Amino acid sequence: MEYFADIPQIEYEGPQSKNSLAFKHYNPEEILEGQSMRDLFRFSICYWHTFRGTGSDPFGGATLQRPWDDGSNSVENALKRVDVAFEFFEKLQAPYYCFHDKDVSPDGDTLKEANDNFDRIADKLQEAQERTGIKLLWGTANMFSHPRFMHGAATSPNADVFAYAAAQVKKAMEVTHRLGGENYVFWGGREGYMNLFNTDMKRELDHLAQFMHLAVEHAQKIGFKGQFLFEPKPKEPTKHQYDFDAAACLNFLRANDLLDHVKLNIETNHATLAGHTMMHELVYSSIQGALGSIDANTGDLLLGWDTDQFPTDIYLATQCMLAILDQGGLAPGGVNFDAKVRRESFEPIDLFYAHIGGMDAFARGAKIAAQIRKDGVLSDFVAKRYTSYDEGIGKQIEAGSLSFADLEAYMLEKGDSAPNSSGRQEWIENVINDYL
Ligand code: XUL
Ligand code: CO
Repeated sequence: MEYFADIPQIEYEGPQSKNSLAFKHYNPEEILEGQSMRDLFRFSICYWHTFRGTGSDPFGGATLQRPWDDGSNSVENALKRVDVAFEFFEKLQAPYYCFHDKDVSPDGDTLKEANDNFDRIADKLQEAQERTGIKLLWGTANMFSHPRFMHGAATSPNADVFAYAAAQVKKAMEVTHRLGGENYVFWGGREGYMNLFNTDMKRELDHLAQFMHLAVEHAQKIGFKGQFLFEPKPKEPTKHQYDFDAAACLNFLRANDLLDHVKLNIETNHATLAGHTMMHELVYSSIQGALGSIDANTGDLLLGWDTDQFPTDIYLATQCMLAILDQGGLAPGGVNFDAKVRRESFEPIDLFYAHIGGMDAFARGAKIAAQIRKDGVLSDFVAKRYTSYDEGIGKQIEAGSLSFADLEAYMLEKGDSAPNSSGRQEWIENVINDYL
């Protein structure tokens, strides 16, 4: 059975093509900075938006036409969705996918029932992976939709909820391991607070740290070697999410001795909700050796919530790729489209246009970033901006060989600092535009 019978295999046709169902820039075989685009991006499709999204929003119900889906929460419907999903991944030449446990598999009235459902679906996912060669970038557990998680999961004041969450993550890690998942993601869900008057923040953060140590211990026990990833987000659904941004996550990990076990999955729309640019979050985590993977999407400046739109902005993609190329790629992470089509884009073909657009935007961004890097325009300018640290007093400062008293003596002798050079922001922005 073919579910997208009208859609051909999506191939690379080059920038001159006028075919909307073809790649104009993403050529999996093309080499950029020594690696193929396939290996550089490791594109992944998310199950939740693409196969479970309905188009509903706080003001209206489902709009999306998904003729294969009977709308029920049955195991049969979930099994059929696996076929649909893998046909979609194959047609798009996407090498990876990722899921929450509850996206792929129906919940149960008891934990046992939910686990049994998950095992049945995992059998089918495994079969589909073996048949197609498509791999699992990461798995995760949905611990925010069910009412039991109203106060959070690991940070819930209800210890039974902590226990349920532990059992759920244990199972999701085991299934991820069985399916060869290369990473395991912890997005904060409802780990945060709505009001500090009723919240013991210290106790909640301690519980979260304890939970993470249990996860590390279980990974070792089952031999799961995948990378753990925190996914920073400042708000939504809670007023203040504990994993606010890269800096807050890294502080939590460092304070709780988890830095060796967890890196970050940086998402564009989360970065902007935190008042940062995506490039800021990427560079900030990368310089600390903690940039593991990205959730590629974009927000809407005027709407201001987590709209999870497909990334089509070449400027944004160029900024992302400058940071990613700078650390040589993302493996074992990848570029996952945590993005959904608008509720007005209700036909299945819109799913293809959306992903093709995102993949092409990243491919173009990468080509531009690689050229900028090859010409050395940014690196040369930035290196020149700091030359005062390459010799003399600056070199001694960086070497750590001078005290405040030494620096005072130096400046008393000199009288005043050397003149500054221009930051040339407008010039450097013009130079980047020349590459677009
Ligand atoms: C929520 C979000 C999640 C994570 C996985 O904003 O981004 O879908 O990516 O739990
Ligand atoms: Co995400």
